[in-house]
Amino acid sequence: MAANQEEQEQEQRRRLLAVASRFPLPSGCRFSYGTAGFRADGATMAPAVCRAGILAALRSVKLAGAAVGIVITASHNPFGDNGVKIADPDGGMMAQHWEPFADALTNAPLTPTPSSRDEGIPLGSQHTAQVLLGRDTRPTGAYLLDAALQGINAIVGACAIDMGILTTPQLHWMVRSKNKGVKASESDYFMQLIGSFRRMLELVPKDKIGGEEKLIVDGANGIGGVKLEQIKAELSGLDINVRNSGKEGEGILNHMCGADFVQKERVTPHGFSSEDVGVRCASLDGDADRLVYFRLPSASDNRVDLVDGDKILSLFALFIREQLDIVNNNGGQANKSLSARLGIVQTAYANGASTQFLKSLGLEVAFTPTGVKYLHKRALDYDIGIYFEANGHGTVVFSEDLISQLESLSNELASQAPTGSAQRHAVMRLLATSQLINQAVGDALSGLLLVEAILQYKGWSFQNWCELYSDLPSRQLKVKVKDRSVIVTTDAETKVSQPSGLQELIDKETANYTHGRCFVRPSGTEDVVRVYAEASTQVEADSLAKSVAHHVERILG
Ligand code: 16G
Ligand code: MG
Repeated sequence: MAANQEEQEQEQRRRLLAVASRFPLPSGCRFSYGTAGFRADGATMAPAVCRAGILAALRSVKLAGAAVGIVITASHNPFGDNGVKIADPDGGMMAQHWEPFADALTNAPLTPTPSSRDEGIPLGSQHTAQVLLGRDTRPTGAYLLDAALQGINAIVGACAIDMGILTTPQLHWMVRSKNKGVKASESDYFMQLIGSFRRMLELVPKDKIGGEEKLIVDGANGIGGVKLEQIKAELSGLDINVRNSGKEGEGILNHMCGADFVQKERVTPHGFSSEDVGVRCASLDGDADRLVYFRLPSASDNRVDLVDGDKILSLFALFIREQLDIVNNNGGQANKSLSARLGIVQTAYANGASTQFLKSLGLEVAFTPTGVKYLHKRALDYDIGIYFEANGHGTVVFSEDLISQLESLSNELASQAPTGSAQRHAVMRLLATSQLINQAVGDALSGLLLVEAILQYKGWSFQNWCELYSDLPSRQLKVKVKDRSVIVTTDAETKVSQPSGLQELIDKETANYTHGRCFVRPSGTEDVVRVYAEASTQVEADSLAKSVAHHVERILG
């Protein structure tokens, strides 16, 4: 071994031992990477976040120095919690096959070096690594950022770049942009969002152009409201009023507000009143990667009409399908057409009425387990993949090949009809959509702007959107059990394979209800088993969920 390589290896060992002694693991505590990273009480997270810093730097080393991201957030969870997750160079979630390594490294008592060898990471030789960091507005954010920086700096050759206080999707977008060699700062992100939104509005048919659309946004007292305040003046065509904006005195992060609260409770968030009846409203979660819409139908109670992720997905699917049809039918003229495979990805939580609606449009609908990492990956199988969870996580991904087809078609059509044909406008709308909607991960801000642009394009009110289909009544319950890992699911979590006999009981109960559907799954974020039931009336959905929950309790106790 060359002398300087040996020296570097020694330096590497020294740094890892030093950082491990500064961040000892609390005894009896085990971190698990879970559905979307490590999460716990923020005050206890420094050892895990430091190790996530080491992990991110090693991931970058493994991927030949490509930029990797770290986001410090606990999303929609309470203000005192915090969490950390890693973004891969394409801006997506860290590859799943690294999760066992993440767990092993994070729970390693002294030094993580032995397992890095197993992963074939060339530590100690010449290598580089870069990690971009972002955090949300939580009070433990700054202290956990420091822990992450110390972890990254413990890897020889690693460079950490603090991108500041950001929404989760902004950081994912920056990582992706950096690795694509395009501009990756926050102002570049805003310019892309504002510019593509403007292009979408310029492509609204003249007879549909109305006045400024009024929209109230619940920012969950998180980072999404802060960012929206920064750009709203530049979003002409929209009159945005941000509530729960995160300003001093407005309320507590995610407390009685935000997308998770509105979607689960179906009541008005804090900060809204009877004066808002009838106005279109949107709600973000604490790190702005979830989006739902709602409206207060009356001043007499606080129930809301909810438009969840399924209906956002349906609006996007309808619009994209329509643009593809315009491009390909082109009023009967023989012209160059586009071969684009459009696919929809949902989870078992998608309301059955939404799936039915999408299938009635002739669309292909695929299902994956819960969690963005599964949906996003599946959506990449299509030229245009649209995915959403009912809770409001989702986006639209375009293949590189389709983007270049669209670009050349746009140029070709421009030379034929310089003023722009219906076909060219549709191509331009698809291109603007691919710019507006975050390609790395679901993004409430870009999703919101796409919704607004589509509603203006169609000349639709909130009511028109609601009426796309009627949700089937559903019920979700949680069951506390001794060990939730006893439940093993299959077929995208729609069936239980273990313990044996449970699925038969679920089937038997479900058969008693018209349009009955029910599944159970262990939560990836809480120590509970979740039960979901759907039926043609609320009473039936409640009763189906309850009887299945009883079976789970009895069997798993
Ligand atoms: C995480 C996931 C979310 C999923 C939820 C399920 C990401 C970024 N977040 O919040 O997609 O819906 O977990 O929670 O993937 P559960 O397993 O506790 O039901
Ligand atoms: Mg979130």
